[in-house]
Amino acid sequence: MSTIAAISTPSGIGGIAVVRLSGPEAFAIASHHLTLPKPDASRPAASFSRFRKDGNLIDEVVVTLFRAPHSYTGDDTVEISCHGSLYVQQTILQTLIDSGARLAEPGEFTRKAFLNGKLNLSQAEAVADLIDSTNATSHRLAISQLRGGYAKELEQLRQQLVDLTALLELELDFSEEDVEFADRRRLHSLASQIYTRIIALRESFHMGNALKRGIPVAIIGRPNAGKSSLLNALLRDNRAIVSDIPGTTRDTIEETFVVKGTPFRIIDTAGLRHSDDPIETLGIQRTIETVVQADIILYVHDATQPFLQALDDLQELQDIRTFKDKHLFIVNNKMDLVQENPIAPYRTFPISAKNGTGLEDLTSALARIASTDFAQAPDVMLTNVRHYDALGHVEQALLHVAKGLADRLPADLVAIDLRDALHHLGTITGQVTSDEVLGSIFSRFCVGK
Ligand SMILES: Nc1nc2c(ncn2[C@@H]2O[C@H](COP(=O)(O)OP(=O)(O)OP(=O)(O)O)[C@@H](O)[C@H]2O)c(=O)[nH]1
Ligand SMILES: [Mg+2]
Repeated sequence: MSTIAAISTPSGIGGIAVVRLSGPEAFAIASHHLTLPKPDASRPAASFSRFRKDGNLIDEVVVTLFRAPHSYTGDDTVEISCHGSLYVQQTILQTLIDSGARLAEPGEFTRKAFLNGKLNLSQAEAVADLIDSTNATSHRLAISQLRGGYAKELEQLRQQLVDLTALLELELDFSEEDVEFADRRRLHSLASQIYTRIIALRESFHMGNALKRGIPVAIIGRPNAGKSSLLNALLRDNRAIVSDIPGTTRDTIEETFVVKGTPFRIIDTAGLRHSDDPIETLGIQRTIETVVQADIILYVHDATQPFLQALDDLQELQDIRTFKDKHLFIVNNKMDLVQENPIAPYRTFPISAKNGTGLEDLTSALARIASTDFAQAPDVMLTNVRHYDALGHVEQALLHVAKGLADRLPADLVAIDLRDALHHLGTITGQVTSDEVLGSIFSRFCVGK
């Protein structure tokens, strides 16, 4: 087992930087260059020290020792907080490597933590989400997965499956004597309890994913209506190209913006119209796909054009299967060019993307949707696609278990499906893993985490 080292703070110059060293030789390697504090058996020990290379002073630092297993990775760990100079950081790192450490791979500290049983796989993924979290909502979801309700829920499900297996095996032990030891009705009701809980978790994925990545909002409308201008105005940034040439936006553009702690993923699209240009046609197909995935549609109408256009488009959009389940906002743009908001059979939001009027009403309406539709968000929510897929397999296996029990199949056959369910649940927490899965998960991390 090697000792790994990396700079754990972001690349660049900061006030301070942290170089981390972890593994069986961590204390020995560090002691060549620093005076170390006396390691405490169960608590981190920190002290002021001087880092030297070949006897030359490199920096005055604070060094913290974490003795195994009471460290993030579970191995002996040294954290050196130095001044944020790039030269100092690099010299300290290089010196540690010259003394026998190896440069850590992306996510390797967390991978060690997983392998040492400090975190399960789902919690390791939560660490990546926590680092990525940019708002109150994605932070709350990551914390729930790291130490909160979600982590507990998975553990409970696993325990229930183990209990069920044990009960069934009891029956297996006695099958020679041809008695059904365990009460099958009880087994069946246990299996369906677990099944119901898994269905509920899987159903929370749509909401969990929306809250983690942002509630999807599609901006659609005719070419030149001002869709890209609206995106830019909401983001207060010139993200999308705006021009008076119809058909400027040909592909979808996606950005996140946060209203009152809730992230929205806002997607600008190509204008809706029939076109002979193959690229524009592709863009329009993308627009339809975006509409299908969105929870909220902002239909942008150019107020200088007859409102009949908008009515035609909205008529056509009804053909999209899930359209009626979505929130539709009709945004009447370019109000700076006209006298009044047209009378329409819909509530409209009069705005000017150009000078910013009316935008506050629109964002408040978005926030209201977040606080109504997403207010009843369950405490425990599924946000990870990998977990969603794995739970799909657990669900299938449990369906077979329940059916097997009801059809009075022999216990050993039912046990196969039960083990299958446990196997797939185990892939979430990492009791069952492959190098491939681990590789793809830990490659999401940066070096130093
Ligand atoms: N006066 C005025 N002009 C606007 C307003 N919003 C957009 N425009 C202008 O309308 C033109 C089209 O704006 P875009 O934002 O590119 O429109 P779009 O809907 O994204 O157009 P496509 O990408 O081509 O479908 C540009 O010349 C904008 O400057 C507005 O509120 N008032
Ligand atoms: Mg555009």
